[in-house]
Amino acid sequence: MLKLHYHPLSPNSRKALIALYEKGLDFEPINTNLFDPAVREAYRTHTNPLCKIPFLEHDDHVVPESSIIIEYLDGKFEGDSQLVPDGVDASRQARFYDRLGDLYLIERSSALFFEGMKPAEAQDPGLVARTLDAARVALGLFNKELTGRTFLLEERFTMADIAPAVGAMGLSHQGIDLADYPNVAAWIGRVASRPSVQRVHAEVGAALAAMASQSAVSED
Ligand SMILES: N[C@@H](CCC(=O)N[C@@H](CS)C(=O)NCC(=O)O)C(=O)O
Repeated sequence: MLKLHYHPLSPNSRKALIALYEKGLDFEPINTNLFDPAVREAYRTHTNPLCKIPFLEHDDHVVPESSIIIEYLDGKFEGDSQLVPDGVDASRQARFYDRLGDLYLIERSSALFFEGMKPAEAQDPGLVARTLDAARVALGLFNKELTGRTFLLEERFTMADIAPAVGAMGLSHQGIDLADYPNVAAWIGRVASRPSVQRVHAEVGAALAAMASQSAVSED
């Protein structure tokens, strides 16, 4: 049995969810809100001492790290689609795009998100400007890579697309206009129409609505 510890508002969790949905695998979703101190303590003590999500459990195996989870799922289960292309070069390229997506898009989108959560007087405008600049450089690179391509590799959706798309979609909510990167915008349109991604977005919407209604109750 597969179990995924995750949260829809965690971009790295979204990577794992997209992989599970793309492959059509049954799993037990364990919604883990690490902002709740009691949940955090229980999770750290009983599940993952590093206290990070996503985290996959499969029979006797425990698999941390979103990229490794995607590779694990793809290696263990044939499922409905193959996410890591065959061959040393193609699989290396898929990992390369995954790394670029994690390090240069998702990390920057998360940094902007957490900066935006701070009270206005505690925010660092210099950090925001530097992070936006760096994100724009990375998006420019993806825009070039996507010239004449439907997806990043093999003209089909693979692991190569997952982290970059999660990162680019995150940045589009953090002050970046993807229309400035037409190849990226067109590719995101294709990615966003996939049932796996739509399902994840529905979960994000539900989590945001739940958060909003909780904060409305606590403000009453
Ligand atoms: N490199 C890890 C990053 C995992 C990560 O940082 N997850 C965030 C959520 S997106 C988290 O667990 N944050 C909780 C914390 O740091 O306390 C991966 O790709 O899975």
